[in-house]
Amino acid sequence: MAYELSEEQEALRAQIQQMAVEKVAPRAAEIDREGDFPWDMQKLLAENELLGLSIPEEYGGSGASLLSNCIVAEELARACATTSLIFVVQKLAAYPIVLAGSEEIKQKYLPPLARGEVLAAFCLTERGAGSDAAATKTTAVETDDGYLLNGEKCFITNGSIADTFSTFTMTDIDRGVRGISAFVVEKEFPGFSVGPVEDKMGLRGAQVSEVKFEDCLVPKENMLGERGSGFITAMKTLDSSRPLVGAQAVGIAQGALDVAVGWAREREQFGSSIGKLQGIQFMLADMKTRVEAARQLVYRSATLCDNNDPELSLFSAMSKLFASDMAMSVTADAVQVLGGYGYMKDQPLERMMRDAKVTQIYEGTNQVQRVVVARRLLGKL
Ligand code: COS
Repeated sequence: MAYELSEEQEALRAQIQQMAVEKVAPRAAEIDREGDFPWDMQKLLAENELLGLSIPEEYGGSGASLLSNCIVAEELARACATTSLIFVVQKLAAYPIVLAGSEEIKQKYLPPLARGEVLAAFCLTERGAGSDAAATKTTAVETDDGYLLNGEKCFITNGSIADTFSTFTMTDIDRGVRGISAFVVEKEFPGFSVGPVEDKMGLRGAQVSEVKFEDCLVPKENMLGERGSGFITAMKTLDSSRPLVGAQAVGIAQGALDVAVGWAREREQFGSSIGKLQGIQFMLADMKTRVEAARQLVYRSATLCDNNDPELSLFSAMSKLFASDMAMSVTADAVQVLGGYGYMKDQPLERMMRDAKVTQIYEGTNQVQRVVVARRLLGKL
């Protein structure tokens, strides 16, 4: 399926680029160093109506295409991956509500998320259910007053600062993946609590923590979709979010390439700029080619999503896989172009390299993406 960026999308890119250069990039090193959540960046995204970009207009958002969302994620990540993640997670965590929530639930929870007044979190992963998402142990038991949730989710981005939690639980263990049901949970619900914030390699400003449910009472109407439809909702949500992780990876790699090109022009060795050396030229040429190839795959997968194409799962997995592996190697090459300077914390490249790493891991490791691709290729054996 072909795509072309519209004039509106080019204008959106220019707008985000300018905002990223003027307001986001100057904060990136500090956010990484301090490791606190950058509320100023959250406010900036909310003021520019970006936190509701993916939410349908009838619930207060802009209803923009996934392709437009990818452009925003990419341009933010080019300057600061943590800021890009604020944008990406709002879409990820709101999507189960968009996809499966009743009209009342959508009207209740989506408008404040679209306005960026509150943040959301996506609670799927557990200590014993990472790649094997169907192995979820958090239970939801039906009572007269609602569902009682018990269990723990881990590595939850925004866990300690979100208000709205899209949560996946086991309601019917004997039904396997068809026994998983999704709920929207509020932080104020009794029995809900969060653990300490994790100390991470990268994306240092993102607040990642455990989320706990101890006899947490959730109203019946907060179930998202039919009982037992939670796993499919989670998979569909990830299908439509993995292109955004790919876009984030493209942005991080583009940011690293920008720095490496600037350095190759300015840095002098052996009597002239190192950009005149073929060894450096070939590295930069390969980096540029791989960034562009990943960008095309990401935009294509976003277009498939926007058109409800049945190939979405396959392309979504391939785009996230290819773009994140590319970002890891391009950021490492960019460090190499700067040599010893690239290894120092006063240059942004070591941060970009650390930030790139998680794009190979979150929203499904790249090994899981390969499983998805291989299953599509081979069918049932
Ligand atoms: N869209 C719709 N339905 C899907 C689907 C998708 N993308 N993927 C799977 N399903 C359906 C299957 O069709 C199957 O339905 P039937 O029972 O009717 O045949 C059901 O869901 C179970 O699928 P499958 O057998 O493939 O499930 P597995 O337990 O083998 O898990 C993987 C598949 C590994 C792909 C899945 O667990 C996964 O994506 N894991 C990674 C989780 C992840 O990304 N975690 C990060 C959390 S967010 S940071």
